[in-house]
Amino acid sequence: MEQQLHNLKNQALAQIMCASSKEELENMRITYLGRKGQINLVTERLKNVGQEERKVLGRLVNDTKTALEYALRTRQQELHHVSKKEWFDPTVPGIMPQIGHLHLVTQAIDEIAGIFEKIGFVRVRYPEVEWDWFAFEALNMPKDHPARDEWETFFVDASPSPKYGNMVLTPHTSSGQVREMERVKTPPIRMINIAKCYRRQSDNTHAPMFHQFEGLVIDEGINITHLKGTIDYFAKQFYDSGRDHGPTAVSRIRPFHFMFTEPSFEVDFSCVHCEGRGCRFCKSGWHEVGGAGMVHPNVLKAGGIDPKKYSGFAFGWGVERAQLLKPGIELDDLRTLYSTDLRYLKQF
Ligand code: FA5
Repeated sequence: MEQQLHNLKNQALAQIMCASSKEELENMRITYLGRKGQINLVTERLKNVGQEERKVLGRLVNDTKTALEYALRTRQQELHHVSKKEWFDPTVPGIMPQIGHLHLVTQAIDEIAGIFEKIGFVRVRYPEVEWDWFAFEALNMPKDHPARDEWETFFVDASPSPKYGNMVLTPHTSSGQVREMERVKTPPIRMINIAKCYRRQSDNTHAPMFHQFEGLVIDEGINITHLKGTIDYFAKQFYDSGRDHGPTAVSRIRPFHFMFTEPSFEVDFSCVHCEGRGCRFCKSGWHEVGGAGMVHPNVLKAGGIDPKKYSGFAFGWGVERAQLLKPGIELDDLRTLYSTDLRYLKQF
């Protein structure tokens, strides 16, 4: 009888493992474990055997029951899983995952940094949340001076520093000038500071958050020709390199006024779309990209540098404005660069 039970168990397990449907499994459960099933028939016959043998056989019957129940459960789960598996056709063409790329402004920043690093400028970064002192006062703009109005500054609601005044969102990268003088202490200085700036401005050519790149060169004997040479070098590198045809960008400087440079200029680049004839992007044939000038002696003094020994030039230009003048990047509204509608940016 013991042997019979072993054979019954092996046969049942083999059938359960091969069952190919839930119905087949249910039939097997009835056949072996049902009220009138094989296991119960054996249990009935246990009444006719001696007490010792009944003990051994009883244990064997229970083990067999447990093994069959476990096998039925396992096979049921397997069949459930198989029926849920989705049909997969490996010959169907795949869907390409979307591939991102650097933002147009990040591409411009990388290019600008590379252009200036080639001629010995060192890229630096200074705080985005700045003190009034570095943004204005050290730049020869005393408290309450009307020139500050042009920077339409965001003030941070924080307690002012007794030494440096109010906290502001930096309105221009010129705030890095005196910080750089304090860092280097003894010229030569060749800084390129590319950073986010903030102003209360918003129209086709102004965004509340934008980027500027600020150059600062201080050494003995620095004069305007060095400034003009650097502007021309940038124009050639940024607008002409990599193009074997089309108009060449030229630069011009116009007299202007900034409190922190003397003399001061505004810097324009000729429009590469219309070769300076005037079009819907430039109107006049020229685009203003930013300001420049010879560093004011008061600014050198604020940075601890002797204006009798050293002189320098500085410039600060808009990254977005400079980038939008490139051929193929026609854009009527600069704010599109920061819109959540990515259709424009996806082209680059
Ligand atoms: C300045 O910010 C001076 N710090 C530049 C400077 C540096 C002069 C060193 C002399 C020496 P301005 O406010 O003109 O200047 O801004 C310079 C350029 O930043 C602008 O010509 C423009 O290209 C860009 N810019 C200014 N405001 C915005 C804005 N809201 N959105 C986009 N670009 C802007």
